[in-house]
Amino acid sequence: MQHSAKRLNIHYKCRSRDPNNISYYQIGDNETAVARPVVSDENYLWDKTHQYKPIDYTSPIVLQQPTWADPIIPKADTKWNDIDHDIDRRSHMGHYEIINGLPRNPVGRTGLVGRGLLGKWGPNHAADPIVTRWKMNTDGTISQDKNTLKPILQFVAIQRKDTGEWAIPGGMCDPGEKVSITLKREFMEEALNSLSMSDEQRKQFQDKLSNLFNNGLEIYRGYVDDPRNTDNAWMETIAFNFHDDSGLFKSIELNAGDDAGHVEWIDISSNLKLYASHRDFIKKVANSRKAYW
Ligand code: RP5
Repeated sequence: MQHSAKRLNIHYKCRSRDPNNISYYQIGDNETAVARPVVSDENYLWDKTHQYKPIDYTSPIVLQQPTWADPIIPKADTKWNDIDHDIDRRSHMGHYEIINGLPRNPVGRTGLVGRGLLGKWGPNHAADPIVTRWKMNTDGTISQDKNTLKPILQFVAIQRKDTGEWAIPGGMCDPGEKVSITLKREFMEEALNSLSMSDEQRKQFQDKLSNLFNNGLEIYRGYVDDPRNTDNAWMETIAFNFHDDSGLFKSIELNAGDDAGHVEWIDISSNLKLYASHRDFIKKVANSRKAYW
C-alpha cells in the first residue's frame, strides 16, 4: 500500500493496470461501458516511451454540448492555465501542458483520450464537503474503538446513482462560483434534497447550516483519481471538513437528492471503500481529528 499523499498522485481508478483486471468506463445508468486499454505502472508516466494506443472516447451526452460542456474542439483562443471568462482552467497541480491543442493530464496516462463523461477539457473543478460528528453511545458518551480506545467519527455519505459507490456528497463548481458556496450547495442538494424544497425552506436550512459551514477545515486541494478521468480531462477538488460538535444534526434529517440514491451517517474506519480518492480524504480527516481509522 502506498503512502496516502503519494497515492493521490497515481492513477488507480482511472487506469487498467492489469490485463486480468480491466477497468471499464461506465456510461451513466445504462449498461454500455468502454474498456480502458492496459497502461502498466511502469508505463503510465508521460516521460516513459512505449507503444501507447489509447481509445478516443467522449460520451454522446457531452457531444450534445449541454450548457456545462466545452465545444467539441476547443476554441483557438481558449485561455488554458488561466481564468477563461467564468471558467477556471487553472490546475491545483500547477502548469499543465497543451499538446496538439489539447490539455494533457498532469498525472499521467489513462488509456483514454477525449473527455469521456467530463464536460471541460483540462481540469474539471469540484468541491467535497465532509460533514462529521462523533459517534455517540446511548448514555451520551463518545463511542470508542475497543482496541485502540480512539473516538469514532461518522461522516455524511451518499450512494452515487451513477456507479453505486458510496461517496462524499461533492459536486462540480459552477462557473464563477465560490468554493464555499459549492460546498454548501452540493451538501444541501445531495444530502438534504434541497432541490425539492421551497425557497423559504431552503433559506431556513441555509441559515441552520451557516455556522457549521463557516468553520471548515481544509483537508485537500488537488487532483482526484476519478474513474471518469482521461488523458485530456480530469477531476480536481477542494475538500473541507465541517465538524458538528453542537448536535446540530439532531434536528436535521438527511434526505438523498439529485445525484444521490441514498444518504447515511457512516462510521469512519480503514474498512471504507469509497468512490474515486474519497477514502484518502476521509483518512486525512480521521488523522487530523485524532479519531479511530
Ligand atoms: C469527484 O467527483 C469529486 O471528488 C466530487 O466528489 C465529484 C464531483 O462530480 P459529480 O458528483 O458532480 O459527478 O471526483
